[in-house]
Amino acid sequence: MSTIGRRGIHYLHKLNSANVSAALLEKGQNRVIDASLTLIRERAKLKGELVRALGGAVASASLLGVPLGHNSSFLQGPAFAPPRIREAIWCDSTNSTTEEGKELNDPRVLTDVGDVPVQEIRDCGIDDDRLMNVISESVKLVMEEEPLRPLVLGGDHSISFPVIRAVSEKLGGPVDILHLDAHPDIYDAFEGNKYSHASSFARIMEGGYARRLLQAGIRSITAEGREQGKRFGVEQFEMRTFSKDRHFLENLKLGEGVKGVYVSIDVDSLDPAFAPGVSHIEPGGLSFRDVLNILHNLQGNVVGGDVVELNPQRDTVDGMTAMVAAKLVRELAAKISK
Ligand SMILES: [Mn+2]
Repeated sequence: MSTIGRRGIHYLHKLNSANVSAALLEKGQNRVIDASLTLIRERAKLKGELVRALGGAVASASLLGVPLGHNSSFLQGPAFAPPRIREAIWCDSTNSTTEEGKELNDPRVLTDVGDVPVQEIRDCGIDDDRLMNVISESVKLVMEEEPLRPLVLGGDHSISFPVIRAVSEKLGGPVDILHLDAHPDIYDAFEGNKYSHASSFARIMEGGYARRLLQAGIRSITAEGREQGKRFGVEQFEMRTFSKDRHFLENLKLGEGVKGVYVSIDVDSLDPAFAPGVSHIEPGGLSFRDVLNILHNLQGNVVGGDVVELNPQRDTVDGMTAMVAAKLVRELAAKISK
């Protein structure tokens, strides 16, 4: 594990052994959590008031950054992705209109409530059980403010578990999930970590937060990945049969009879030729247009989504993959807002 967010935790371990009372630490940690949630709550409230004052929006995408990288099994770089994606969303090299004509400068299409302060929270010695709860609470605070819907910027893929848990709990039932990824992320506990970015969809299925989990782009899957897929009834579409599955995947209808559709996009679902700035380079993936065709043609009420696993430390010097991730966010925002 790299030193990101670790130094402070080591410091606190030392404090523990120096007989600082657990109650003192916990009280302080709870204040930090409250302060973190307060900033998200107040920003969401302001953005919600703004959208409602403008009127006419049934649903509006709201960015929530979750700069978390420590549940990656390989590299930690996704912790640095949210500011790079935001920068690319508003990059002057392109305009602010989505392909089907939505205007991103209109708050009724897209707002931003900022980041969950993941490193600051971990620096106070707060463990992943509580951190995951903070992420879920933050998502719920966005959803409190009708018509805002969470569009989450990762972060590694471990964040999809607390985000989807929150969406399902807040809406009061399971959703259908469209999950684009080179990997099924459904190991029981990868390398012993139940919160691993390779295990998030096992947690989601165990929790009953999804009715259908439809995975596409898959091309790095082990026997356990297939067994777990069967166990949870996952519809796994592998790249090796994509030419056969293309018509189905480009004409999806999801979310009927449940609370809606959640879209989780791992940037490594794309072929590395389109998106080299990821931790796990896996050749043989989707083209950018394949992903947009799947997304644009998807029929269903999209209640939330995430774009995860951009690793800026592996991106080209001109930030090409950040632009790719940003366009996925832009088009997903257009899909959510109405
Ligand atoms: Mn992946």
